[in-house]
Amino acid sequence: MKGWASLMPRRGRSVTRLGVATALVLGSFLMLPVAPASAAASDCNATQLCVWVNINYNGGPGRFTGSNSNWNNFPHPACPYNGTWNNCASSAVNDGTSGLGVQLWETIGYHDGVFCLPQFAQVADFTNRQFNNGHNLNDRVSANKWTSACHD
Ligand SMILES: [Ca+2]
Repeated sequence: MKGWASLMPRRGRSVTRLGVATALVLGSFLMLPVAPASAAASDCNATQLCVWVNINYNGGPGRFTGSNSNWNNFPHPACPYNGTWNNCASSAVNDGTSGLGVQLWETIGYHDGVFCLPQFAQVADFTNRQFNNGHNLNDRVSANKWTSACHD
């Protein structure tokens, strides 16, 4: 009986642990469409500009290989603004191989603010960065242009 009694508190704790573990498993399933387990800056491949819906390279990536004046042309259902990459990106990696940097533009058609992302540069959190007009970069990028004018 003494041995049984000493097991009781331990059993109680393990039930609590099981509850936490179950909650964690359920949580990860619920988050799956938004934050794939593989999300990382290293998901970007050579020649690409990659962007993610969320900070810290979560949700995506969207992959851009040329200059694109209108990100409304690139659907991504997880993007809340209108289901395209327009006004959605919150982190980025320039994995281009041409040696060029890439400009991130605030407005379709390469207008208003611009932000320079040099070759191999990566920005984990757009909320800490601004376009050259002072507007916050987060959820505002609408176009990208590769250029030798953008470098360290
Ligand atoms: Ca975002």
